[in-house]
Amino acid sequence: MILYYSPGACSLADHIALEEAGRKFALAKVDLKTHKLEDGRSYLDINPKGYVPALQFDDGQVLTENIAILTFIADNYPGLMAPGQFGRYRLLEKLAFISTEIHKSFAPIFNPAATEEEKATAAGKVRKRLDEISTQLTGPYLFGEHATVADFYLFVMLLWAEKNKIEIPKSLKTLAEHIRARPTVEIALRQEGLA
Ligand SMILES: N[C@@H](CCC(=O)N[C@@H](CS)C(=O)NCC(=O)O)C(=O)O
Repeated sequence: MILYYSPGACSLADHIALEEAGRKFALAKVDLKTHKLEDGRSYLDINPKGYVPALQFDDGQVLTENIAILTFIADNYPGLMAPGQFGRYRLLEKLAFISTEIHKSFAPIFNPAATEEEKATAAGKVRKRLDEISTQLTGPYLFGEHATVADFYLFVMLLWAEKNKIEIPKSLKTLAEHIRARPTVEIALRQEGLA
């Protein structure tokens, strides 16, 4: 299995999840500007959408989109799934919120063409969404005592928020500290050249 990633991008969530699951996988770094892999091949031949993450299986199939990849990992490593009979849907609910309401709200902040006003509006929206999800924790993590793949996705959003000086609610700061302390996270950050 190969995870296509860019350092510190949302693909870090999938990277951490694969480490946590103890899956054997290789990493392939993507230059998002040129769409080239380190060996010179075009990433567009792997994922024509051009963005990360993408997960390539040994039979050549490629799975894209954080929600799909993270759900695949949780399905195959139940320790990272939300608990309870309804857990899979609760997990999808959180992944969708993180993807469409938090992750996508960062877009103007990363867009060099966006005005300061647009960036400030986006930061305010991210802040509001973080406030909302901060009230939904049922323990140190989103689903109580155990981290799920959704916590890893949220962790990456919190790294971005911190980097962009967006205020982070206290419960989410604590969640980020718990996740940062996991040995798998240290490994993933090192492998991406971030620690
Ligand atoms: N809908 C995609 C979005 C992924 C995404 O936004 N990836 C960013 C990095 S965090 C990216 O590769 N951006 C470069 C580009 O869009 O060309 C998903 O959830 O997987």
